[in-house]
Amino acid sequence: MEVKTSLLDNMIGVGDMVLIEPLSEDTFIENLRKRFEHNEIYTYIGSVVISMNPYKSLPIYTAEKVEEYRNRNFYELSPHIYALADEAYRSLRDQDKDQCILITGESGAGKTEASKFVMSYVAAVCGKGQEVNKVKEQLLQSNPVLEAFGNAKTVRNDNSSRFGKYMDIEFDFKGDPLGGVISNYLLEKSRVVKQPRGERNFHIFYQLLSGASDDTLKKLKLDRDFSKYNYLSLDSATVNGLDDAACFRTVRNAMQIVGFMEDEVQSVLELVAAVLKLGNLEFKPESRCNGFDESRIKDKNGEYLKEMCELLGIEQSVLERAFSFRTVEAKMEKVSTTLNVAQAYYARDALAKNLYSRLFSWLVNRINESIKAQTKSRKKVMGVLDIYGFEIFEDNSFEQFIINYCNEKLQQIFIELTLREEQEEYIREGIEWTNIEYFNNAIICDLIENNKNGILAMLDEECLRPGTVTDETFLDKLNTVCAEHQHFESRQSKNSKFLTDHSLPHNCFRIQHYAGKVLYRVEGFVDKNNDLLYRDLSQAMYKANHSLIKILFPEGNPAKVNLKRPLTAGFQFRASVGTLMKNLLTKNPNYIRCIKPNDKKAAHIFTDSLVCHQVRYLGLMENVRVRRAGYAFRQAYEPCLERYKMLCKQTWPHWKGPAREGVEVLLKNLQVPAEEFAYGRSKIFIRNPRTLFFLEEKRRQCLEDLATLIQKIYRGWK
Ligand code: AOV
Ligand code: MG
Repeated sequence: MEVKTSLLDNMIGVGDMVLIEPLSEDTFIENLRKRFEHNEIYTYIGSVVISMNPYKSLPIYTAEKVEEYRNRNFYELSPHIYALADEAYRSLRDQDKDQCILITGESGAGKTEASKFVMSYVAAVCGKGQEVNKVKEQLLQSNPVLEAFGNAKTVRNDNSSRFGKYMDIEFDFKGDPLGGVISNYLLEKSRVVKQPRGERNFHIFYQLLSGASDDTLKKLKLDRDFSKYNYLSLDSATVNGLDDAACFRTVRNAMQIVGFMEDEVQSVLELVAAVLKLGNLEFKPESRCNGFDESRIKDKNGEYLKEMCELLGIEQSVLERAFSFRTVEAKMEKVSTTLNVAQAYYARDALAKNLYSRLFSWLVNRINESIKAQTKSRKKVMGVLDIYGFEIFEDNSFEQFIINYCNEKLQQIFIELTLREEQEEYIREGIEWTNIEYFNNAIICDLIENNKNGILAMLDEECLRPGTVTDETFLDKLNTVCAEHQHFESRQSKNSKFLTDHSLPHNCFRIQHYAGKVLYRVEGFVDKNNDLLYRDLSQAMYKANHSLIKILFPEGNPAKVNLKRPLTAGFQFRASVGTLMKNLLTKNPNYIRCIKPNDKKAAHIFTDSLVCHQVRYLGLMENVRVRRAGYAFRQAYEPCLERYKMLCKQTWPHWKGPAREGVEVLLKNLQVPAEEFAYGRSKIFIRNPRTLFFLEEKRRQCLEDLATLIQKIYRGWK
């Protein structure tokens, strides 16, 4: 069989890993490297797209490229993320199947960029017209707004997503976009008040100070100088290649396109400014006659307090009091206790974190308000998931624990749908099959999320327990429960993923995640999970004469005092991830597996060991093996016959019998070896992609001959 296809060009490596001969980890990685060196950053494993971060801009996302990939089949052109986007969009439009695009990979691997390429491709190929264009523009411009408020520079990535994002793009029956809905998952709000060394706060703070006009800054009573603000770390205030001022203009423009009113933008910026001022409040102890110290705002900070209160329309004395006292309500009785200096700092930071994260959620809701579909009729949906990638830092806390848990869940979906589902399909279709072994991370998910003795449940139990609760008591509980189980259960149990050894520092626990071992420091777990804000502060915010801040703190309404404890952060996250997973499982998944070539954020460097590690934990070798051991392509009999029936006299132009028999006749007629096929109950299975290329090539020739013939006839007529 003579086959011509860009997927088999050996100079630049093989486009589909299924075709590698011989297959080993070495040849797999060598292939990635060869392609990377030729700027071929995309490679397939069947319909899964592997994407290598090039760390430089490549001319492969042009309007011409979009046209090239439009309405073409996966295997016709060289691998590209556009091919996946096109396939997903066409299945949605023509076969009425809701789609989801799942993008995974560690921090800095290129997920967010990939999600934007998918969105812009879909926007370019779907629908036209003034109304439709407005919808598309708004959907696309929601990105810069959310990135400004939800992304930050970390040591792994200069534009790291610090929140999880899932966006449903909705279409009508013709495939024209109607609107969208964004869900956000737990913003890493601790960053507002403190950033690890070498990292920054959220982009918007720097953008505002660098890019706003003098007039705006004056209105907000802000100084351009970052160093004036405690909450902005200094060692990495500017990022190479990042123009904060220009970004600010982009964000302002994007907010306008998305539909923010001028006064809304102003309110948002006032809140951002208020957070900066809040961070500058400092406290000193004042001795009381009862022997206790009571916290007072330092005199030199009076100005910040005043400005902040002016910005937010808060009475200064109310806020001042809220930093010195807290009211505890029990059994219809109100008791006022004093705050010491440490508690006042705690209250200040809790307020800043809550203010910012609630502002972020408000932004998401506000954007949703603008982009929501204006119709109630049935919609087709394409979901795009872009979350924070797996993180292993030197110091890992509650945030990393939550982020990594989310990544475990996504890996679980990949395993369930790609490895397990694939094997089960053979059984369903009645095709002979030998199972391939793979690592299933369900046990790690269970270790974290089990309702009874999962880590999150134990943390909740500890947070709600009366008596003195500290991070240490939580760790003790964890160690005792997990060690007990380990004693009784086999090594394969989930607890074997909870690693106990004597080298562990006393305030840490370690988990064997699918992507590696991570050491978590428990300090702050209880607090971050509780996420408490003193009621006096929420009441002070509610009293503000500022429309936005008022709605951010509804619990501050004294008429609606609720003595029930709010849900913990861990509980809410687990519930929302659970809902997300259920939603994803109802859709047809499309995978983009992002890989990072080096640790230096540098172009041209390909570090074998790093790539190898990612290939291993992403389960890519198993993915290829399952594909190869089985059949690389499959298609229901009807569309298969429809596409290739022109290649055989007996099936062209019409085949009267059942489609399955038509396909049999067709393949016999083309003399394709019998071992290349298996006839399933509803689908034909093709073992080697080369066979498919062969069919495609024949079809192309046939169409060409036909075109020449028509031209001849036409000329003859003339
Ligand atoms: P992430 O989303 O996977 O990390 P990003 O998508 O933010 O990673 O990519 C990190 C950086 O790599 C980007 O800012 C670009 O500079 C570069 N990059 C990624 N993909 C491409 C591409 N296709 N072409 C050119 N440059 C690219 V995280 O959000 O940290 O998990 O949490
Ligand atoms: Mg990202």
